[in-house]
Amino acid sequence: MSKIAFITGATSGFGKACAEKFAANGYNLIINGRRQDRLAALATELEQQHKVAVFQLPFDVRDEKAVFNSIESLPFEWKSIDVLINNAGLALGRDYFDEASLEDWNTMIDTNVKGFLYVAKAVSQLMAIRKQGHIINMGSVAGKQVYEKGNAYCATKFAVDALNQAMRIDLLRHNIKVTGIHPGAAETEFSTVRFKGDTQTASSVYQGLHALSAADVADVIYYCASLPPHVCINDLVLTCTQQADAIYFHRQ
Ligand code: NDP
Ligand code: 8X3
Repeated sequence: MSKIAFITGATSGFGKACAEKFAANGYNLIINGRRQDRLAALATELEQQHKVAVFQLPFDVRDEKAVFNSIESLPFEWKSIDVLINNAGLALGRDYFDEASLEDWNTMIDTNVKGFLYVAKAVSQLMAIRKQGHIINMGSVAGKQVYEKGNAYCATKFAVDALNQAMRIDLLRHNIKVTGIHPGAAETEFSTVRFKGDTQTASSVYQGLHALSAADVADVIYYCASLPPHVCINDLVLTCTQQADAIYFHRQ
């Protein structure tokens, strides 16, 4: 029986690259995101290319009812989730604290903290029944160190870091592994979303850098997921070689 990985935010970036990586290694997948056309295209591509089964589970992670109802309504055989990649998230804006938009803050908190919690809770309940599973939480270097104009986004990723630690403690009795992944700058749609379609500002984030790719991050996540049952990477920070932490870069 193939293993099952459930990936939130699989329509783009890290989530999509994880779907490709895990499918290439024989995992059946549950893929989530709001853009159903992208989920459908990805499912078709992975099913054809890797001969795996892909279950599309579109919902907005901010919608508490939709999260719990969707996961509850999974067919029985799809409830045996081996790996959750709790990845859906976003940054919106990069503004001084006093000038930032409340709407942006609310969306980031609702998605990166509340949505993150809903998905982790629903899936951890399924894993607890089976006394096995691995939850991989997407943090960031922004959850390890605050940078100028990062305010609420950094706070959401600090929350992910705290919840990652909390889950590892509370889920210990169910034999569930919990891993926090904290990437630095990676070229995905992240900055285009953050700067609301301003592609020039978005690309300036990666100027002079050989930044991480989504595939680099997916490779690291797959490595964490493929360790023996008794081995768990608790916390992992990765950056491109030209980035030291959330603040210091050496750009060419
Ligand atoms: P992308 O913008 O490329 O992908 C984000 C994904 O999250 C999309 O699939 C999007 O799907 C999904 N998503 C966003 N909001 C929701 C929602 N409300 N409900 C369901 N899905 C949602 O960015 P990345 O791949 O770079 O980002 C993935 C994660 O990695 C985020 O948590 C981000 O904070 C984190 N991260 C990113 C870094 C980077 O430099 N790129 C570095 C460190 C961490 P859809 O729009 O279809 O719903
Ligand atoms: C994304 C990385 O440095 O843009 O979490 O916050 S950063």
